Amino acid sequence: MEYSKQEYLKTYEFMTYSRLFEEICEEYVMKGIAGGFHHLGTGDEAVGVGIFESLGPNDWIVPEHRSRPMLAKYFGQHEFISEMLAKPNGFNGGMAGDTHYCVPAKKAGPYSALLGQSQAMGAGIALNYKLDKIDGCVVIGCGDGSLNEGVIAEALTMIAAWKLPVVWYVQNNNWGMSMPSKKINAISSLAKRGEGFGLVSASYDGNDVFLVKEVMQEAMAKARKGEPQFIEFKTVRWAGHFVGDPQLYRDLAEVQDARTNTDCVKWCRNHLLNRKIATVEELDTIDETQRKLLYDGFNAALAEPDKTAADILDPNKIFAEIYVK
Ligand SMILES: Cc1ncc(C[n+]2csc(CCOP(=O)(O)OP(=O)(O)O)c2C)c(N)n1
Ligand SMILES: [Mg+2]
Repeated sequence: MEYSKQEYLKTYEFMTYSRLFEEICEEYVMKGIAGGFHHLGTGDEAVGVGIFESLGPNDWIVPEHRSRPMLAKYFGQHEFISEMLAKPNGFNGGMAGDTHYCVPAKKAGPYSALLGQSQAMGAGIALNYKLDKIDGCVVIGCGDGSLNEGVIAEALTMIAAWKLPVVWYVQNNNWGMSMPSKKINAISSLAKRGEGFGLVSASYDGNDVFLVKEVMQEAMAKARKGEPQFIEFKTVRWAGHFVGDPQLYRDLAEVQDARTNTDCVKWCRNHLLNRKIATVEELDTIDETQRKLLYDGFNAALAEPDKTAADILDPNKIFAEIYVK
């Protein structure tokens, strides 16, 4: 599919933003400037960017848990970073963090750190879409490790049997914490799992953001008509499971190989340069603008006052902050 120059540049901007978001987060945590427990999506950006860019106004997203930059760029940088850093101006008053956010007004979430729960709730939202005849679909993401959760089998069973308007994607980055995917999955392609539930299923390279967009747009058009789809996107997790994980369980040659040969941000940049869609100067300017936007965003959120113990313990305030926003 061909896009206008403006659309290509917008996708590149989203890609570089997503990479820089995680790099700046890691820098601030490692320097002790920011706290928290952060699961970085470096290396996985093309999947999240391609998916978020495909969302229509009526579509709902329950994304895989390494989609933090996409949530920030798409739904509100300040509110998301503040939520991630437990600040009061976050989407959920800083009470939920990036692992439990819920932004119904923007059709995002809910998320739960208990793997599988968010995805099951996504199936519930899709049932509501079907019953209320809403002209949209629900995009539900999980990782290769999460796909083995029992509740996900229940959700997929219902999605297939009731033909719910869902595109289910699996971000297969080869690892579930310290468990290599191939050690726990006896099948070579996780698309076979979708087939087993009776869903139209396919597997794609998750490093080509334009391929992800094309595949998603087609799948979402079918899902909106009541034909649920299941898609595996293959990537490689570069970072540790969380910031600070030294990855002693893993041969880091895999990461080096991915950084050298399948870096999706570099690929997107080269794609635009080789096809003379953009110049080096134009792309460098985008990089610098996004870097400044993000440093300013992190610094602004960090400058906010922390919640007080009284804020945290006041149940009226918790409910007001979480549910009214
Ligand atoms: C029910 C449940 N079991 C275990 C965990 C601990 N845990 C958090 S992330 C994770 C690995 C998830 O792997 P995957 O789904 O492949 O996602 P990735 O982190 O690779 O993006 C595990 C086991 C959890 N959060 N919830
Ligand atoms: Mg994984």
